[in-house]
Amino acid sequence: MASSSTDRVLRPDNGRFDPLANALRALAIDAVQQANSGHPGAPMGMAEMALALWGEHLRHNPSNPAWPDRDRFVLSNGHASMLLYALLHLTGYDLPLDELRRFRQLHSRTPGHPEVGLTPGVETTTGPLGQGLANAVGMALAEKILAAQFNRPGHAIVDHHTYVFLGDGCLMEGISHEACSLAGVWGLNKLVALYDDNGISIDGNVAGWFGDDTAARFRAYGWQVLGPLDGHDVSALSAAIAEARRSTDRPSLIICRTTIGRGSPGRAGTAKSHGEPLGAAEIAATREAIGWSHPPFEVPAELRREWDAREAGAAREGEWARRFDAYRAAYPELASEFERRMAGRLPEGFAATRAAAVDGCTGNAEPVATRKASQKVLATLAPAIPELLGGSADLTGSNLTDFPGCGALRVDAEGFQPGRHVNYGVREFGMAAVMNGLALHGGFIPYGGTFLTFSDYSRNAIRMAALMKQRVVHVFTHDSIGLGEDGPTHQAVEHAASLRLIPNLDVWRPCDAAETAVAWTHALEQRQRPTALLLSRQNLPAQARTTAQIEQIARGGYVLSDRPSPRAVILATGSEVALAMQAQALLDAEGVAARVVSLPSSTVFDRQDAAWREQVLGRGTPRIGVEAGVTQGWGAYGCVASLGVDAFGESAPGPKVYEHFGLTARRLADLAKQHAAS
Ligand SMILES: Cc1ncc(C[n+]2csc(CCOP(=O)(O)OP(=O)(O)O)c2C)c(N)n1
Repeated sequence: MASSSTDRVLRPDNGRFDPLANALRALAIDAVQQANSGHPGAPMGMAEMALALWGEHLRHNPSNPAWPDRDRFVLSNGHASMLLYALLHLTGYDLPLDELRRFRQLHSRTPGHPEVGLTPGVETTTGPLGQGLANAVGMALAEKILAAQFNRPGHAIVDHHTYVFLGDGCLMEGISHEACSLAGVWGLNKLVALYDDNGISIDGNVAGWFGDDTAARFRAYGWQVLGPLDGHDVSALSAAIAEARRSTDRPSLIICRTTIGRGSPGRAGTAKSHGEPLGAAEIAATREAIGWSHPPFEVPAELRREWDAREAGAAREGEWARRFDAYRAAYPELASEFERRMAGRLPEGFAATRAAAVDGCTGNAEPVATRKASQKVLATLAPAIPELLGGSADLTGSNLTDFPGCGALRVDAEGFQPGRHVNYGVREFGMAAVMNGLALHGGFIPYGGTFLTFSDYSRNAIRMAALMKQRVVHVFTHDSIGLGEDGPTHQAVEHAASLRLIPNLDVWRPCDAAETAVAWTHALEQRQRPTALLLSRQNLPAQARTTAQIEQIARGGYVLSDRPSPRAVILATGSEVALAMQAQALLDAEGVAARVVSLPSSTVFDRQDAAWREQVLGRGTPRIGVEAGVTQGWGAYGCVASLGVDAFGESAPGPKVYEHFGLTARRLADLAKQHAAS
């Protein structure tokens, strides 16, 4: 539990500063000092926790950070990054001392907060507190499902733990509730969380704003809680980790009472140690107090030898590789399927699956809601792509994220039932961050649904997926005022525009089933980015297209309907493409030739070459944009006018709301006429 000020006393060290822990402390202090920026307090306070875990339990191979069956380690309190960098450096990852000296400098591999893909051994990007913990839940879930799918009697090829360090901040964040509640329900017994219970956050002693009984809270989630124990007692910590590893049915939380900034005579136990360099004088005093006489960045060879985990790691991986060979001999197809999934490669027959999904959506002229089209596409894609793991934040029947035979993930009397669809409950942010963990672990392409208006709840996790280059698909249905009666709380108006602002996120707003099918397959092909699919609640008419046009959908924007020498170009997305087509017909009757451009994904369109963009948008012809949302973005496409919704919506039947906001074919045609070239 968060400690009260009375029991939070500056702990005397009893003269017991383990030199191995001190090596971490010293590197952290020195790097923060050199950078003149960073967070020394948490690394100093968690040094023994790190020693107990990395020194005695973590199964990893520094020479191969991609070993599929390695334990995963997440530093959820990412501001303690120097602790992780010191561990990676000392255990033998490709992170030389020079990189530690360049902590927080441009193009170093030691950025301010850990970034996956940049530093070998970093499993996820952390910094936004609480999300690392949720990522860890996703990783542990991935392990559990993969083990159920691939392990065979006598062949446990998926068998690793997920460890996560977290602090008070992670537990104060609401997402910790969402994710840890799920971890309890799912019985993620191989998830071990070590809580750095130091009673301090930036504003000081947390007693004034964090009085939770954390142990009771986690027991209530169905976790095993160990401690509180002395977070500086390496053997007690190690024993607790060993006990946690023996859990067969529950995740474990180990509460470690620590002193922030431990070892610094002037700063230990204070918020001042949290986020600023100690300064030369205090560093000297600290070196003295902890018995560390070595110059900055120097670690004696004998300590380096003790920390070095390369030999043990290679032996462990070698032992696993032999087991995997035996597995391959017994189950050759499963073995190569496992390798394919962990490598993130789509199945061999993906091109055919893609064609089937698109073909299935092009023959039918019936109007259909794009959320419904999405479900139809999933029914074709999912059986052929076993790594697709669906889910919804308690809106399965609305998001239509399930598919025939998917089965729900459950833990019941029979044990763990993997299933291909996860009921995340009403936890949009938790769902998004857990999906990031699933993707980061490898073996899955997670997708999850909610209403578009609630994408704000998930937003930072979507942003993190984009930053981390993870293939995660968000199915956001009920995408505009078109949803009708639920009213402005549920009618997304600014969300499409605001999602498009996130770098490296693809945003699709398809106008019919064919565009929906292409959007889905395009999303699966993006190994380095997440995708948001914005889908309608209401039916939308199917548009007629040539084969060439169907292929052009994947370019994000294309000419859907042209006229010779058009005098205006109407750009439309999603449900407003039909409106644009109606306006074009009205204009035809009035002798004004207009081109209709469908722009299902401006983010994809923006990546096309200039020639394509010009071919689609035309040159010198006035452009008018239409989308049932804020109009701000149309300037980027050189629109001279636009039709949209620059206010919150209204509660009424969808067509009435469209009329109320003037989103009609007549108004669009008039606008085009007004601006048409003469
Ligand atoms: C979501 C989020 N909000 C705010 C911050 C800024 N921040 C970084 S560390 C911190 C305090 C965290 O306290 P604690 O977890 O106890 O860390 P310690 O002081 O023990 O290092 C805050 C508010 C953040 N990184 N993420």
